[in-house]
Amino acid sequence: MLASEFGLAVCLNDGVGGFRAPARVGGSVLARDVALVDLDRDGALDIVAAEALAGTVTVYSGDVEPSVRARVAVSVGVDPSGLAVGDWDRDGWLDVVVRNVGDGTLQALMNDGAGVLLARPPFEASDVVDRIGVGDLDGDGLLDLALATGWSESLVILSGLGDGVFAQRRAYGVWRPAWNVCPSTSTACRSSSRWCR
Ligand SMILES: [Ca+2]
Ligand SMILES: [Ca+2]
Repeated sequence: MLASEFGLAVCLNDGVGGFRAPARVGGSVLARDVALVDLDRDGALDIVAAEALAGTVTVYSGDVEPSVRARVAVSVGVDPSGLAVGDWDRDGWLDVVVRNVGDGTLQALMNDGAGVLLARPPFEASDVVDRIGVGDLDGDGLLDLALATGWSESLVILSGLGDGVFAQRRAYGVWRPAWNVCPSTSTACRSSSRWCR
């Protein structure tokens, strides 16, 4: 999966370790982050993109050629630039959180049980958020968020309350700018960092 200023493209494995030519995802535009997740549980991965300039989180779905996938765009905050995936309300359907860099907010998008994302109101993220880690950090069964805040040099924890609501902010100073965070119970971390534990 490629995300570029020209949009999204899928590179299929040719079965022998190589890749076929990139296939453009129809209708896609500049995306700063992308996640592959089966939102509608049909067995085929859906493409979820944070399309920054468009101000949308867009889902490209369907087990078909990338160019003809169904496209559903959800308006979010300003300059959506990062995604995290988890089942925030424990209904068995995966949901999304997007970080809107342009207005300093986070925003949950809840799966309606048919693969359609419904945006909840944005809430302030306090500091600039560079990466969102996901895990149940307090053991209450609800997924929480761990935010790496870059030059703010802090690790911010937001406890999940279910239904896409996150509260009880706790901040911990770190000794260097933190660009990424990977809770050890999470499989959501998609890039390496020497600061991850
Ligand atoms: Ca859910
Ligand atoms: Ca929790």
